[in-house]
Amino acid sequence: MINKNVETALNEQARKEEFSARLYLAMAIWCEVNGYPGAASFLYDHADEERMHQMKIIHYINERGGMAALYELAALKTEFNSLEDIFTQVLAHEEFITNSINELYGLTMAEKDYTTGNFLQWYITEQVEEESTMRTILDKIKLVGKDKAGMFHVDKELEAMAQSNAAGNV
Ligand code: OFO
Repeated sequence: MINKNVETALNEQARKEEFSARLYLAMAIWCEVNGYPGAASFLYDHADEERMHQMKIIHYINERGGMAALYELAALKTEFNSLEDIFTQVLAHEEFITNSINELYGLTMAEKDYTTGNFLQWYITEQVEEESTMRTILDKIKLVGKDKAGMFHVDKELEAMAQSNAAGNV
């Protein structure tokens, strides 16, 4: 039977993953209507990944004899200023999520719930990858600045990343 404190904290993490999915969906929509189809594909894909992160937690809680809960989501901002603004927010959000996963892992150790600690290892590794991917994208966007041709290429690269992700290469 899963430890109650850990169950509540996992449900809270599942809420954050659900929020991430919604946030990236809002960003994808903005990109799609503002001339960045590659960034839109990348972010639509990423929204799906976040939903998968949420689902993994839901199934884990239920399998351990707990019960997954759906908590209310915070209101979402749907206006963005630029692609740089979007990926600055994505990176900040991923750093927030990393911190949250680390706190959660700390709780499992304090509660001696080593099984959940083991389950969270996947998330810890995933966050390293997510932060690094988002940081690389943001660096490229900053590098091209206001250069339209450069931005076109960054968008193409994001499209390629989305396709490679869909093919299971990332
Ligand atoms: Fe779920 O990793 Fe991003 O937020």
